[in-house]
Amino acid sequence: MKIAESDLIINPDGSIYHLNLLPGDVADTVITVGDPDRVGEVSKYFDRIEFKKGKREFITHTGFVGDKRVTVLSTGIGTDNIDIVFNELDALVNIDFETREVKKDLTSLNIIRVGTSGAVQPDVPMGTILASSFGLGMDALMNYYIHELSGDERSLLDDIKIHFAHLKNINPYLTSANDVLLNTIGKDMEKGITVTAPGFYAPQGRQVRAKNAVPDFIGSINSFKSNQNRITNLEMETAGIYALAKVLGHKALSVNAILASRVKLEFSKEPNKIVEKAIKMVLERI
Ligand code: R1P
Repeated sequence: MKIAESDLIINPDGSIYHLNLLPGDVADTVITVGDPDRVGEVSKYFDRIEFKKGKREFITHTGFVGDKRVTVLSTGIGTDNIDIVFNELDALVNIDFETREVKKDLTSLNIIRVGTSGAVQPDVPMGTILASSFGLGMDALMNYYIHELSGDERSLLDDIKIHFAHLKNINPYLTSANDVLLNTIGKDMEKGITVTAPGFYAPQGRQVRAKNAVPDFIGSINSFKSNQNRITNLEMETAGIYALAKVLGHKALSVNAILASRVKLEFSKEPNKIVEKAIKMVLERI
C-alpha cells in the first residue's frame, strides 16, 4: 500500500521531513541524546565521521567506531519529539521512498538512548549510570498507537495502575527494555523502572512557584514495589522510546546518567563528567 504524501513527507532533496536525512544515512546502531550539543560529545570519540547533518533540534552525525558504523542523533526533549524521531528513523530504513511502500525485508535498528535523569531512591546516588529495565510512561503518546503487551509487562502494569489510581486522567503505559541490549550494554549497570514524565516541573514533582496538583509525587513513585521491580528514576523520553521501538520492531535501551537525587534534594556539581562516563561506557559496549 502506497503511503500518502501528506502522511510521510519527503523533502525535495529526497530527505525525510524533520530529520533531514536520506535513506542510507542511518547506521544500524543509533545513539539518541536529548541535547543537540551532546551529539558532538559522542562523535568526538568516533574514529571517522562520515557526515554531519541537522534541522531544528535534530542534529545527526554518522561515523565509525572501529569498523562499526554508528549514528548519533539528538531528539530534543520529550516524547512528542520521540514520536517524530522514531517514525522517521523507521521510515528511513523500512520504507522505499521511491514507491512509498513498506519494504519486504525489514531492518531492526539497535537504538541506545544516552540521557540525563534524576534518581528517586536514596540508594541510587548522583553519578550512577543506570539502564532502564522498563519505561513507564505518564505522558499521552501511546494513547494514539496500538501497543501490545507481554504477560510480564501486563501484570507489572496492572500493579502500577492500582498504585497510581490516585493520578486521575493518566493512562500509564509500560514497555520492557530489549533483553539483549540490557544484558550486554547494561550488563553491570544499576537497573530499574524509569518513569517518563510529560514535563520537567510539576509532572516530575518539582515545586517552584505554580502550585502542584499532585501531592508527594516522588513519594508515590519511590514507594512502588512489585516483586523485584521498583522505580529508580525520572526523565522525559524512555517510555516513548521503548514503546515505539517495540511497535516498529526495533531494539532499544535507555542509559541514564543520574545528575540529581530527588530524595536528597541535590544536583551534581559535575554533570558533564557523569554524562561523559555514560557516553564512554556505551561506546565501549556497542
Ligand atoms: C530535561 O532537562 C531533559 O534531560 C533529560 C530529560 O529526559 C529531558 O530530555 O534527558 P536529556 O539530557 O537526554 O535531554
